[in-house]
Amino acid sequence: MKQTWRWFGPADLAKIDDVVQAGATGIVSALHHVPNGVVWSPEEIGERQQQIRLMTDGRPSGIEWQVIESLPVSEDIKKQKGNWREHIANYQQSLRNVAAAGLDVVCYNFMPVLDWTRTDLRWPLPNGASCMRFDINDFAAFEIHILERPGASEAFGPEVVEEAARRHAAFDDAGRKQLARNVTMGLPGSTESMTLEDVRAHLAEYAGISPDRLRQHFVDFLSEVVPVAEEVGVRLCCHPDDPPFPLLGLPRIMSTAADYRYILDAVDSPSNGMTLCSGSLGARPDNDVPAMMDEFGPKVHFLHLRNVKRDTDAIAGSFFEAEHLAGDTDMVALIAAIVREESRRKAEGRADAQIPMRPDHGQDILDDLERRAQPGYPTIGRLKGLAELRGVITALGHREYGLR
Ligand code: DNO
Repeated sequence: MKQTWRWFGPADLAKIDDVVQAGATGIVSALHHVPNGVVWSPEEIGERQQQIRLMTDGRPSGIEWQVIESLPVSEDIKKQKGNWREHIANYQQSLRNVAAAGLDVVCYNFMPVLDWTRTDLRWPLPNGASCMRFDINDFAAFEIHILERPGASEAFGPEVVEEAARRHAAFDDAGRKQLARNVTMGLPGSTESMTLEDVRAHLAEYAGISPDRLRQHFVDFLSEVVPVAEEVGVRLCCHPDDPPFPLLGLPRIMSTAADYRYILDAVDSPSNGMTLCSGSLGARPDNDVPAMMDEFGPKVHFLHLRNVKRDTDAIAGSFFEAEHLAGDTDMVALIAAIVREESRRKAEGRADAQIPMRPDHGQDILDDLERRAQPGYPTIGRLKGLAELRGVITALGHREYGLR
């Protein structure tokens, strides 16, 4: 596995020097300042590559930009409205430009409106650390009582609806505002969250777009961009929905093995692949993540390794982001499946035998608690996650004691 690290650019609280000391050998980044739908220019791509190549004192870092996360798919493309055709042409051009700069793995997602969604961004753990949490009761309190989405109560069971009412009544004004802010935090690359009016306007745009229709829009998009990706040697890899169930009445179509099977078969190409995110997929008890690695292995182009601990076995249930080896996904079994896939690729002579992975998210520990980085992206918490994962990878990949 290639051990990579997500870096948000010069504004990131972690420096490239920190990444080098963490032992990561590649960077995952994006041009977060370029609006969705606009072409990534060769100049902008080159500038980010240069920033990654240098340490603070100007010495070479020895590491390169390896994975793009994300090249975002615009809302217009997802809805097939407005400038969607132009946005697809721009996406194709961006793929050509990143390929010309030597970048060949491009992660994206196809979630309408919201990207990852949590109700608590700094949930206190008994040991004093904090982590992100999704609480279904708080989410229902937001959707039913704060956002006041018509029909929202029908999306939850009666116990959740009752508990949501109790919680909403117990929040003070500041608590309600904080919850709304957490839920609408949206994209990890920006610190902007949407206003409630923005969310309502976005939801209205999706009225009439069923899951099947969204799936068709997704296939239409892939039919246009995958041939270009193939031609220029880029491996696209779709990130799963997070959490992997519908929210706010919006369709979500990349949550399960069946969803991936459909999309990977619909446009069958090595350039149409998967980002296997064990944290997102693992929030559903019916997703067997190591089995998904076995099934989709040849098309897994990028790995997000992290763990969640679920409160219950309900689908659409609460969970928190656990330590990397401690949640409900058997991380050792998952890494074993990855190591097996890498050996197969090596035997086949594939140039991409080593799959890039990153220790996705981390708990806030030690100095992270004061530093308050981008939620989910503390330096020390991620370093701890990477170190734990590296231990398992080293052991399972050991030539005498490991799997090969
Ligand atoms: C969360 C991330 C996701 C991911 C996008 C990919 O921290 O894993 O936001 O970057 O969904 O498009």
